[in-house]
Amino acid sequence: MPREVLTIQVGQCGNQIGCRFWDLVLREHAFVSKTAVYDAALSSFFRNVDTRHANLPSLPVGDQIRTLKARCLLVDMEEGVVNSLLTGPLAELFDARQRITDVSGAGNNWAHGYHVYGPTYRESIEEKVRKAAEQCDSLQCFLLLHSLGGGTGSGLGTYILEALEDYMPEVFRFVSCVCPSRDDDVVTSPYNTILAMRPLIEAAHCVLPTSNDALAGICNQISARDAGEDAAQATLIDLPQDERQGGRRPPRPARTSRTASAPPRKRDTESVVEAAMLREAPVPRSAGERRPRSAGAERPFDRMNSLVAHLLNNLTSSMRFEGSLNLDLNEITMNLVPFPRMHFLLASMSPLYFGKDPRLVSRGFHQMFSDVVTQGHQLMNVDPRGSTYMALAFLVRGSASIADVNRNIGQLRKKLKLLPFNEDAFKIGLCKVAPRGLPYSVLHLGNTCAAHQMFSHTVKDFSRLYSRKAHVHHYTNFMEREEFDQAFETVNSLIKDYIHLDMLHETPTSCYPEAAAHNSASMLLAPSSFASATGQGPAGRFVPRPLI
Ligand SMILES: Nc1nc2c(ncn2[C@@H]2O[C@H](COP(=O)(O)OP(=O)(O)O)[C@@H](O)[C@H]2O)c(=O)[nH]1
Ligand SMILES: [Mg+2]
Repeated sequence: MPREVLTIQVGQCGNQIGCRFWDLVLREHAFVSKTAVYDAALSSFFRNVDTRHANLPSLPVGDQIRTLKARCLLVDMEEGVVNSLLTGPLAELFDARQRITDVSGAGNNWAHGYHVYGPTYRESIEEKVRKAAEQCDSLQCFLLLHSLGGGTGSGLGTYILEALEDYMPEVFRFVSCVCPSRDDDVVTSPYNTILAMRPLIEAAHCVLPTSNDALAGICNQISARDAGEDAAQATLIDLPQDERQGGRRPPRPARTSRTASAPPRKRDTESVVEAAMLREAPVPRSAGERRPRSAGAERPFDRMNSLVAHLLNNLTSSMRFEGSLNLDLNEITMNLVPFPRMHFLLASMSPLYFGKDPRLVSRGFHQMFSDVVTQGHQLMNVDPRGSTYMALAFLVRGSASIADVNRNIGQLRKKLKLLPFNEDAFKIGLCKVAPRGLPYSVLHLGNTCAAHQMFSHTVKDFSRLYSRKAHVHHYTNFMEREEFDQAFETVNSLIKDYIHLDMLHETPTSCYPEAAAHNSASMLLAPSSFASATGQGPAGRFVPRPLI
């Protein structure tokens, strides 16, 4: 019996990703389930309600589907995105009473989101969470969707995470967050990210970070591949010109000289992220097949969000469909997170595609296993080669057998460095239903010590601004300046923990519950050794240096 997940989407990015996710999940379910019955699988993410009554009573599993309502809260301190969800093609899916919006926004300021909007809306958020929880048989976990670079998702999102820890400590808190790209247009994004990291480290059970750099890189890779295919398919497409392009400007000509796997060349004037956001979506490949538009016209970030939606869809598929080895979000957390603060998982997927109807991406089952341990398929720019893995999961969709999966894992494990006391740390999920249009897919989640690379460049960007106290006054309007130092120290000590575990295979003392309270990890290394610990020191080598 699947248990329910309550999704809380916060800020522009969180709501836009949520919108893509719900659209994908609904389409997939409609494709797989040919009956109009509200089944247990649907109940994990949706309520079935009777709209003839104003209070929308829930109908039990086994009834005919009347109206599905997503189990989610829509939170944003600007109204635009939430309004567009509530009036757009998916409007019926959302319960407008489960929205929390304001008008003026958090101005890309974590402190405004956390310290102003947090306390202002706490009661209302708790009330809506309570209501949503009461509508569940057995609430399994909260799933928070947000970005770290802005103000609302970052500040209010992490405030909500901590409030959930106080309010319902027994319910797991799973987070999917988007990290800013290095050339993000929000100048304060390094501050917002580091300030948001502290609650993410302390109050989340498991975090799946994705970065806009990595998402953009993948989008550009897919575009290059599809452009090649389009050129080959052009003569097969028999739709009027403007119908084919959804009435938009024509796609750029295919670069025929490029190979399918080669990344597109970056133009001087265009960042990788801009390129990924601005390029047209691919033209449908066959006659009669139109670009799906149910979630509205394509907007910036849509294709990047589509990748995150695929990630979330694959992550939760075994909660929604049958399979011989089901793996829910709590089991992932339980199996992949041996130490509480080291809960940032590196995700990679194969095959990679946009949209709801995949082009037939010709990846063999074995190729997919090789793909997911390569950087081109990772949703975060981190190089895990040579780093120690604490645990790994492979969530396979399609009719693969456990023997097939084990054979592939057997090959992979020879190349991976594992913790000596945890060498069997492989978790497998097998979901019978493959993504629509594909025979198989593989989602890999790795808890690797290389995770500290996720934060290293943000730490550098943070230090560059903070050393000159640039923009700090915007924050001290709402918080004490010490909060910067505390957040920095928390992130810094986590980085050291990862490096320590990687090098010594010893559990850092901050990972023992009693020591965590004293944050003694920072005592493992002299403060000045941080630069060398991150590989940036003159020696370029990590040398643990006890203080006493
Ligand atoms: N991948 C992705 N990134 C987004 C999206 N919207 C905004 N961002 C990024 O998120 C950060 C700004 O956060 P945003 O969600 O707009 O701010 P908020 O509304 O205050 O939470 C910047 O790094 C943006 O590049 C989105 O829909 N998808
Ligand atoms: Mg906003």
